[in-house]
Amino acid sequence: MPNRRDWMKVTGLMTGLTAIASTFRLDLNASLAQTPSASGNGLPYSLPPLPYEYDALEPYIDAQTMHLHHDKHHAAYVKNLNAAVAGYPDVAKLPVEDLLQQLDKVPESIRTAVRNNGGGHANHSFFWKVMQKNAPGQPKGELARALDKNFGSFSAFQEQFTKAALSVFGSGWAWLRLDEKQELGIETTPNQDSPWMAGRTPLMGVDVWEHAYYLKYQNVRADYVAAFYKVISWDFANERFQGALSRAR
Ligand code: MN3
Repeated sequence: MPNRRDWMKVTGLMTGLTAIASTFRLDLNASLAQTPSASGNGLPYSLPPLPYEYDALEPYIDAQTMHLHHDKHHAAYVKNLNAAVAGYPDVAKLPVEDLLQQLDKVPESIRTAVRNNGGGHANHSFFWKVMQKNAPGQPKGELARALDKNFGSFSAFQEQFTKAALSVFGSGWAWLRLDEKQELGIETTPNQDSPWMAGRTPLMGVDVWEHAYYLKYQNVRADYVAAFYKVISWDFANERFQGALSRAR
């Protein structure tokens, strides 16, 4: 019979293997939707690691803000989402973006918690990918042409997007998204609401909650939004744009 110490060794090894396996699954699921099974800790939803170092977006977004934003705020949304869906396996089996599209089917007793914390989890998982180190500054390819066509020019788009981001009263987001007809447009959402909730496809978005910028920019949201353009991953947005269009064709 193995004694207690042997069992602890085995358990420790198994935990290590599970962690490794879950890391690989997370990588395979590197596209947006995190399937609930991607979690290695037995909980349906898990905090994805940042896709770059905490200081990768310096000097535009500082490392301290990234630590706070990812490790505390995003982690709290994940924790609270898991708490909300505990005991609701039919809800917890859905990727979070799907969950947000079907909020009307979520039991009313947990709907607000799922909306806020599922929204926070989806929005932040997306937001980390919307930014990158050594960002190109401007879009290329099909998305660049579509922005020109829809807004007149890239700078006209920027002007409208900035205006939208600055117009959000209190906490929320501004988005570049495709609507139901695959038309490009800008929209804002309050709190942790998102285009997903309306069945639309976000391509790019900026978090204008104060926690996203207050440490570095204090109350000057305009400076933060101006700096955000320096870190936008237009390649990511373009990939999502082309992916959505090819699915629709
Ligand atoms: Mn945030």
